[in-house]
Amino acid sequence: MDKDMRIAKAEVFVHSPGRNFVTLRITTEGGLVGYGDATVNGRELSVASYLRDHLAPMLIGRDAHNIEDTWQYFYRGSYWRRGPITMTAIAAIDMALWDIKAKAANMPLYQLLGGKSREGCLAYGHASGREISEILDSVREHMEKGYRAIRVQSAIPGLNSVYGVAASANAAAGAGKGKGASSARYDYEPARRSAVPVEEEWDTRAYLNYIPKVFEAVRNEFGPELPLLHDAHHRLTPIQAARLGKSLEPYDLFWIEDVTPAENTDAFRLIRQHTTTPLAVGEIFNTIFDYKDLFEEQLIDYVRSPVSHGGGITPLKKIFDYAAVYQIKSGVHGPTDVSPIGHAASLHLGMAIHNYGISEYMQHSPDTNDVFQPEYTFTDGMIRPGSSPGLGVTYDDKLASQFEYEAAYLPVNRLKIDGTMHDW
Ligand code: GCO
Ligand code: MG
Repeated sequence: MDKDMRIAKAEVFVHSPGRNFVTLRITTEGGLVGYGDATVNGRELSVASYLRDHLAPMLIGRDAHNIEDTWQYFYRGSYWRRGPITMTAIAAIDMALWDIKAKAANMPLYQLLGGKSREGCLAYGHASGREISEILDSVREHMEKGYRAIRVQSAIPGLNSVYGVAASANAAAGAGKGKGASSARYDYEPARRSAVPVEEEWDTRAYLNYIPKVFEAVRNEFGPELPLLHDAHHRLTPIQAARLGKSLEPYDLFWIEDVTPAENTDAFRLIRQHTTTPLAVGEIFNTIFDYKDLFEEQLIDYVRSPVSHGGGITPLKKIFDYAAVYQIKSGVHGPTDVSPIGHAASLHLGMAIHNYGISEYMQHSPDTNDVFQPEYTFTDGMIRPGSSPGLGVTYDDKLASQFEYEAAYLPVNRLKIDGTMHDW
């Protein structure tokens, strides 16, 4: 083993510059430093402990070059394989090791993954509004910012707050600097800072009746060319999902996402029989096995796993290659709860694979960007990596330590009619 590549330190940071992030920093004896994103929104401390208490001690002394072996060591070697906490912890290690290897090779990471397959990675932003006129304004603002593909989410008449609708007018800009600006910064999801999740309400019937009207208005205003996307956030039964897909066919969506909970992948067989609207799934998947049946029966069109929740660059490359056999493309999850390190990792992989589709790109707050200093840029609707070796992201731990972790949870959802818990 090259002594310089021996892992000397593995540190875990949990801070909240703009929102909570868990960050892994691995340092080799030769002084190379690699970063990994270990953030699971609302469950941050469990990944931090998994890494700090269990995996970090086993990393010391290992050869940072042996990425595949290290991945298998933690995946097979834990016995308790799979699951979001385990896989995000392993993903952070994998990202950090690829970052180190690319720095050792003195190349931006995409070079090691096969080099550039494209000039940049097409990205979509999130337009939303409480009324149709607000949605149209929001789409227009996104186009002005350069987006060439836009996800559209809408409030539903009669429901107090709905997933994907910006909580405040300045949310879209990721506004807010320093402490106290948190409500605006927790934009769309909204992972509000509170000891318990806030409760939202839901009515599937109202949603299914209203959403086609939203897309009709957007198409009437912006014409047929603009790629439009929509996230149903796991709220529908298979037959309701089929109806949504069918009712949106006249508006030619790029995709609908998470139309039904995907634990039972058979559901997609039914949906597929009824609609040609493309389907995207996988932001809460974490292994290749979650995708196996969906791929082999060609039941979906886009893979949503980001590097951070999909177990790392090493397994996600395999997932994308497997998807390519079935002409399925990438459509990676890129919300603000994926840190700039996670975004950068997905971006380098997206630059290299042939079956790239699109990426979600929610822009981080200024506080987040100050701490991570991402080198990637967003111009002309595309994210592009920089040219420095590795992932092109860093972590200013001194600055980060000014932003203390505070518990923040995603909302929960109850049916409006009787308060039954529903998928959020
Ligand atoms: C998306 C997602 C997010 C998630 C969030 C959970 O498509 O961007 O659905 O909004 O809800 O990332 O932490
Ligand atoms: Mg989603």
